[in-house]
Amino acid sequence: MGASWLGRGSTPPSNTCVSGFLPGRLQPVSMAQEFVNCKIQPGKVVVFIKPTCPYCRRTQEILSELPIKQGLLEFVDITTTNNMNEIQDYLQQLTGARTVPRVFIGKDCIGGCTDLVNMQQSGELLTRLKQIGALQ
Ligand SMILES: N[C@@H](CCC(=O)N[C@@H](CS)C(=O)NCC(=O)O)C(=O)O
Repeated sequence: MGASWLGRGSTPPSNTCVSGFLPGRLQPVSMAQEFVNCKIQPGKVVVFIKPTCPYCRRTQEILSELPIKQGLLEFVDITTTNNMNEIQDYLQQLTGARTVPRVFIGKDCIGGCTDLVNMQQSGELLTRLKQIGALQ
C-alpha cells in the first residue's frame, strides 16, 4: 500500500491525494489543507457546510434540486472533523472567506449562498455546471 507512484517520477497522478511535502512546495501540507484539497476536484461540486447554518441548508436545497450526476455533488460537514477551525482558516486562505457554505464548482470557489443564488438567477450556475461536465 502507500504511494505507489513514488519512484516512478516526480509527481503523483492528478487524482491522487498525498500528504507531507508536495513536489515543488517548501511548506508541509497540513491535515486541514490535505482534507480540503482532496475534496476539491475538477469535475465535482463540493460544498463545505455546517448543518446548523441556514445559508448552508438553502445551498443544499438549491443544488440538490439540480440534475447533477450521481456522485458529483458532495456536502462536507466540517463540524464532524477535529480541525474545523484550521479547515476554515485554510478556506479563508484559498477563497478569501472562512464562512460556510463555501461552494466549489470544479476547482473554482464561486463563493457562498448569496453568490450561488445570484448565479442561479442569472443562468450562470447551469452554464458552469455544464462546463465541468456535472450535469446529467
Ligand atoms: N453571505 C454568506 C453568509 C454566510 C454566513 O454568514 N455563514 C455563517 C454561518 S450561518 C458563518 O459561516 N459564520 C462563521 C462561522 O460559522 O464560523 C453566504 O451567503 O454564504
